[in-house]
Amino acid sequence: MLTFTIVKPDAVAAGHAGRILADLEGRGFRIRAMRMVRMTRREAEGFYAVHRERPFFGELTEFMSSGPAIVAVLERDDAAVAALRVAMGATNPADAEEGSIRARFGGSIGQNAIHGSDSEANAAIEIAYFFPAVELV
Ligand code: FUP
Repeated sequence: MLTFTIVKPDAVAAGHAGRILADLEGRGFRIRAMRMVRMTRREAEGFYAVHRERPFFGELTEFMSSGPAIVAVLERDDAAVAALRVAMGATNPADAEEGSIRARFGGSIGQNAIHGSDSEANAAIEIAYFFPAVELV
């Protein structure tokens, strides 16, 4: 079972990418595909299109296009989507469970270190946004 993650620009800039990916591997995820990307504003707007009516859309897409991020496809034997959500913790790092990635590395609700797909359907859409199917064979 696959899911999709982004190590966000705040975490990459702070030098936390390696520890975040190691944390995920320690939780049973295998990295199936991975790339560093500097998203354009337009690419970030496309990725977060579901949020375009939300008040934080401008800030979110500005931040996601502010520097390099790491996009990756993760595989896990079971419950990949749910297990990544647990590993990430709550959206606001202040509310995130102790030991979760956002509790450890997130700075604010807007700059919270990691993205993870919230459903299998969205995982498939998000993987396809960044990775051609041939890279996942
Ligand atoms: P999550 O699935 O936990 O990443 O959270 P959401 O899909 O609700 O939000 C996506 C991103 O929008 C968050 F990671 C950060 C940003 N956001 C804000 O900046 N402010 C908010 O109040 C909510 C989300």
